[in-house]
Amino acid sequence: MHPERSVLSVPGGRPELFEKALRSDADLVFLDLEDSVVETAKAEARRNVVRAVNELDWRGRPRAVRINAVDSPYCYRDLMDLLEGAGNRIDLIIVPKVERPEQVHALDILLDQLEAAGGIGHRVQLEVQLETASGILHAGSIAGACERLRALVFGPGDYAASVGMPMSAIGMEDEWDAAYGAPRLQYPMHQLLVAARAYGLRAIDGPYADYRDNEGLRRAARRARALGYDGKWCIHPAQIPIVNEVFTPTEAEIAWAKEVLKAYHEAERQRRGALAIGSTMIDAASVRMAESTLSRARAAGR
Ligand code: 1VU
Ligand code: MG
Repeated sequence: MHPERSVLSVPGGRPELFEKALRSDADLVFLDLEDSVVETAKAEARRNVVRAVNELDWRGRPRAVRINAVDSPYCYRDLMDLLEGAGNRIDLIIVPKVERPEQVHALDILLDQLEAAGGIGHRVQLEVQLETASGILHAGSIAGACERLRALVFGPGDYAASVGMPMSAIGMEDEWDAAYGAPRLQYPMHQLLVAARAYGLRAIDGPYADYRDNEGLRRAARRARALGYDGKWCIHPAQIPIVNEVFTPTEAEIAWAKEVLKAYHEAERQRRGALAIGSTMIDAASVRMAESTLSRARAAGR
């Protein structure tokens, strides 16, 4: 599957940014119809997005659009216009503020019908954002709700608002993390990760609002990577190289993973399931850890 370390969001109301975004090194680019588009500009943004899905060169990436939330007044028209206007070319729809599995079922049924009616020869995939208390509470049943799903995406800003957590800017630490004594988003991020992995889905972190604060972005990205996340959203092209780097295993990690596999397979030939490299014990679990690192490296083209 196409890698998804960096995911660049581009407001659907700013078509002058589309080509620039598609020429970037972002693994995935999506055109946004939701929060970066004001209500009075939704219809125009839909037209921009349909044209871009049909006409622009996405450079081998899935053609992706974020629609409005299922319980908003815009979702139905977003889907109709996208599938009727660009159904043969749209690959991936990102759905914000998913709160319950029934919402995914409803989208699945509607997409089945739009695909059949339009003679669309492929199944459009879905990524869903969990960014409310209800979304995190129902993470497991949402993750298992339909076969179109390929990733769960955490939304730090909307989540903070939903649970009443004070947060001065989206995805950024502030004095309240110090007051709490730990990074406060660890719980929902872990919930989302476990739900995603239980159903074989990717786990993607949301954005970091300050696009000039490289160190803060790196810290936030490394925290997500440390938990096991596959990638992170970017809101500005300047964030892409940092995010790609953080979510690519380092040379040292790759070398260690290869050493573990080599040593384990040598021990296996001698019918031993546990061995030591230096003073570090290696067994079948270490092999699974090493394979996970190498498969992540392969996905990143290393
Ligand atoms: O150098 P140039 O003039 O050719 O280009 C500018 C700028 O236009 C471009 N750029 C982008 N290109 C593609 N995609 C982007 N997202 C993007 N952002 C900027 O890069 C060059 C430098 O830009 P800048 O430093 O002058 O930045 P601006 O003041 O133009 O823009 C800053 C904002 C934050 C407004 C812009 O980056 C933006 O709109 N980002 C995306 C916002 C978004 O999509 N929000 C919704 C998803 S996040 C969410 O839902 C919250 C959880
Ligand atoms: Mg949001």
